[in-house]
Amino acid sequence: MAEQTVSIYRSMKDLPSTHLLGTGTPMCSGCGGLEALNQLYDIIGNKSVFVNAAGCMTLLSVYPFTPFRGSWLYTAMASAPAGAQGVRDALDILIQKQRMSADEDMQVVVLTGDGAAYGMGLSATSGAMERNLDFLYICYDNEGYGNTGQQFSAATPHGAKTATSKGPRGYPGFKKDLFAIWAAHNPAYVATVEGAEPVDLARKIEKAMTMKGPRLLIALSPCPPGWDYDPKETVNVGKLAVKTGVWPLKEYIDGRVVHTKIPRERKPVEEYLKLQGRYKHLFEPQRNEKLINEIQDKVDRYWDSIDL
Ligand SMILES: Cc1ncc(C[n+]2csc(CCOP(=O)(O)OP(=O)(O)O)c2C)c(N)n1
Ligand code: SF4
Repeated sequence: MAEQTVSIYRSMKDLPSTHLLGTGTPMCSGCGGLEALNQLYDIIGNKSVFVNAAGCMTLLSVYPFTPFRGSWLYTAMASAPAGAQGVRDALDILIQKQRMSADEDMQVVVLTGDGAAYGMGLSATSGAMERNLDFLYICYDNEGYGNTGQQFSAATPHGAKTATSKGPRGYPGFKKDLFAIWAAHNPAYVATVEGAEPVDLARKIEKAMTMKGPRLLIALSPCPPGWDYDPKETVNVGKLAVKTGVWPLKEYIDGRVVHTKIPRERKPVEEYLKLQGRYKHLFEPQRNEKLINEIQDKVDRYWDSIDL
């Protein structure tokens, strides 16, 4: 049973006011992934080793520089959890041989996009959970293969246009439920977060940092070029994902799923969709009522099915 602790983050004024991550990164302006990472890193702290699979965030590190205070390891797309196992083992051996004190131990953090987390790296992730690896997995979910031009991934939502789903109905598949896949492995912790909900995000990473074992935070990450909207709208898009119920904020702990922010009066999904060019074909040249209703129904069914 995880210990119940009181969060030090009760409101915005309790959040860190200075940031650890270096500035001037080559991420796109308005990058929702960077927005989430910036906040998460403040609480993870500098005693951490980041293991990063190929993706947009790889561009944060241009050898020999990174905006991180600690170490950084780059892996192939499918292998970040295997890389994390190697780093964790090395730290444990150094501590065991007294070449490093337990106080100097570091948090091993996997950082990948959804292409790796929901798809290519899922087998290595499942194996790491089976071995009860002590690691924190951060997935910035921009719902496509962003770094290579937003091809669809296993996280792409139904109806969205991508570089490889350009037809009148957009992507015909459905977003995979990574939260449920992780929870089925019975890990220490799983949570969804959103950069535009900083207090909820801070509380979850604070909680995850008190635990050992496999822990995942999935950050829905609005992506201006991939989702086709003005970069200044990133916070608005993120907030609407929560207010429309498209992105439920929740956590899995001790075998239970708890919703941490419930949109009591959910806004119509249309308000979220309309802000993004990847859904433009739903509204122009004429309204695709059927597809808009399909998307709304799926969200409604989700909220109707859970015991709040
Ligand atoms: C096995 C393999 N296939 C393809 C690539 C090319 N590649 C590099 S980054 C990337 C996109 C990764 O997508 P995601 O994990 O969602 O991260 P994002 O780019 O969105 O940050 C791809 C396909 C690769 N590096 N390795
Ligand atoms: S493509 Fe999207 S996820 Fe990648 S850096 Fe740009 S805004 Fe961020």
